[in-house]
This record gives sequence, structure tokens and C-alpha cells, in this order.
Amino acid sequence: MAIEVLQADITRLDVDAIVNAANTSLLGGGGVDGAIHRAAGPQLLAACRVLNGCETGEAKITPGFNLPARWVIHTVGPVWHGGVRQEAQLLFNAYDNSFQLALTNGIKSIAFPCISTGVYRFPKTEAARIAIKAMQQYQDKFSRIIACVFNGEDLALYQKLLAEL
Ligand code: AR6
Repeated sequence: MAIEVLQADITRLDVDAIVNAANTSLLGGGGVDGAIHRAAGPQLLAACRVLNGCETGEAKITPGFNLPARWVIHTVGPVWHGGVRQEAQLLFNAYDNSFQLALTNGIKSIAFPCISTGVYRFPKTEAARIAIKAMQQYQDKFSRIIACVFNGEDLALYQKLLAEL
């Protein structure tokens, strides 16, 4: 199926799984992570506590609790340090490992936020290219893959890059 771009609050999406741009503690934070924890309710934090954190580029799964989504896949994107700490590979890994975990859990529809491009300051265009590259590799295995953007700038960016494919 084609990759969809949707400008939305990811916590409102009725999909099998939404992906959280978390930090290595998995104990919550600001941005999309904070929004997901607020919308899912306190059971999400309890479920995350027993996961013992998550390495950058890896992914872990919990139920979605009060979310419309059945699952939350928590992944940790890299903090941008100018590109000298394998940030591109680590960001790709975050998407790739999220997809792998989705496949092993029978997930067919999945939505991703723009991982690492907020607090973690990864340049938006390169991050979007990496996201789309990973999404393309899994297109055949999912009924829906949604790039969930939060603002108009990211919407225009993803639409432009997808149109160039
Ligand atoms: N729905 C969809 N996208 C959103 C939402 C939402 N409700 N809220 C924000 N975004 P960020 P990061 C977008 O900073 O850069 C947290 O404190 C936002 O506009 O959430 O990976 C974690 O705990 C941006 O495009 O994630 C970590 O410590 C994108 O989500 C750290 O931030 C990602 O921005 C992770 O930083």
C-alpha cells in the first residue's frame, strides 16, 4: 500500500500501532512522548517501567491502554550531534526495528511521528528521507503506513519527497 501522510495528533489515530519517539528511560517526557502518555493513561507508564529502558535505535512494545491504537511501539531516535555519531544509521534503525516489532506482533496498520526532529534536533529533510526509505522497505507487509506529521512544514516536506519517488 502507498505511504500516507497525515497531519494529525498521533494519539487520535485508530490504527493497530502508533510509534512513540521516546527517550532511553522509556519513562515519559515532552513532545509526542508526553502526549502519548497523557492520552494512554497511567497504565502506560507502569507498563514501561518494567521494560528496563531502550537503547537508541531499538524498539519495545506495550499495549495502548486508553488510546484508540491497540499497541504503542516505543523507539528512541538519536540526539543530533552534527552527524558525527552515526545519527543517520541510528534513526534508520529506530524505524526498522519498530517495523520488525510490528511484524512479529501481527500489526497491519502503523503510524509514525517525525522521530528525532523535535527536541532531538535531527535536520528535518534528512530525517524525512530516512523515514520514507524505511517505510518503502515495508510497504508490502502492511495495510497502512502513516507518516503522522504535526505541522504544516512537515506536511509539505513529506508530500514533496513522496511526490519525487
Ligand atoms: N502527534 C504527532 N506528532 C507530534 C505530537 C503529536 N501529538 N506532538 C509532537 N509531535 P519530539 P524527539 C511531533 O520532540 O525529537 C521527548 O521529551 C513534533 O512536532 O516529540 O524524538 C522524549 O521523551 C516533532 O515533529 O521527539 C525524548 O526525551 C516530532 O513529534 C525526546 O522528546 C518529534 O518531536 C525525543 O525527541
